[in-house]
Amino acid sequence: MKQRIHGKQRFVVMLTLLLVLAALVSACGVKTAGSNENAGKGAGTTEPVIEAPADQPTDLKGKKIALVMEFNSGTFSQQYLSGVKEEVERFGGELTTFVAETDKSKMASQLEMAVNQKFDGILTDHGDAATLTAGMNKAKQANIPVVAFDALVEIPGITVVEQGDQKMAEMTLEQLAKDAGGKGNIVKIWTAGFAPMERRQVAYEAFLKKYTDIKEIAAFGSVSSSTALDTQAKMEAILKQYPKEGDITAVWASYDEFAKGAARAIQQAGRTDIKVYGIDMSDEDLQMLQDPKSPWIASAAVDPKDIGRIQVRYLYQKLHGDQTEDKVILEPVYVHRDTLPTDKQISTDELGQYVKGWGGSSQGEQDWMKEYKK
Ligand code: SR1
Repeated sequence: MKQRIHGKQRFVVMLTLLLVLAALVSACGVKTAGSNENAGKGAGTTEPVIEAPADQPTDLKGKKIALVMEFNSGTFSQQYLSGVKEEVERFGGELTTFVAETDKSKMASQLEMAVNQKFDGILTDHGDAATLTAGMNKAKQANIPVVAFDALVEIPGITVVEQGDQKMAEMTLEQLAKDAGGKGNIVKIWTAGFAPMERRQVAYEAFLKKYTDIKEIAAFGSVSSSTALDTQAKMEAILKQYPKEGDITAVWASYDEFAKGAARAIQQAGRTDIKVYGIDMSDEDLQMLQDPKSPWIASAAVDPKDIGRIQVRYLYQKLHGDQTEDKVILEPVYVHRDTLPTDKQISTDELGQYVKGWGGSSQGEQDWMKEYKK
């Protein structure tokens, strides 16, 4: 016997079906962007990605992570790299590093290579828009998350981490001006073509406008695989050009490899009248800062290991399917010799005991990351 479903009953059945369907969809957490679950299935896929809800962390262990570096020379880069390694290890990932040895076109090819090799996530270190944009867009199409450090790129969905570069330059330049009594002749060591340098330059220009009695008498700087040595040689030449005490009041070095080279040249020439103000802090830098014979007396910096760790956290946020901001700025601290111990040599791992705000940053940390022990 056929039974007829009347209008009211039909409405109840339809409503029930709709509610069941809605519950199923929300439990699966359908997503189409920011995750890499589809990597390897071809570029530009629009297939929805099914993943665990945000309060139940997906097991992220075993992810293959690529780090593409424009250069890895110098102690800042080495300590940054050890921060990256440490954090990738924490999440149980496998890190492969590509180093372009300051060759921007090599860096562009390495980034494309990392995309073609279907890494689960990509980190970049330095590079510029011309070098990185094509590869980053390709990664985006392939649903491979990317987090950059120190690059002037603005691509929606790509997170870029930077230090408070302008602030670091201001902190050290203000100290220089104070120590010099607002007047004197300075040497600037800086180079164009790197995102952090361009930001530091903004502060430098403002500084020269503010302190009209401070004159730049020489400027140079270039980055290579032997930056500190090259800087030392150039600084030696400048010291010969300005041989008298008082000819040079101070040196502003916008990168620690520059500061090391300048400080060694000044110290070896026995010029005790010239002070060096730098940017960055590594174990080797700290040793020089603590040495009372070294002319390098102050620096502004973010812990390079923290930078690496934080960058990795943002990449894992993306792999987890979290919403991430496109720009992350890291707060620098100011380190002056006067705040450091005089009776023992310390490492950057101990610097936090003397300089508030140094190291151990929890930026980028999420509740769900607690299950991955530090
Ligand atoms: C050549 S760029 C060197 C700088 O990159 C990082 O931002 C470090 O702070 C270093 O000073």
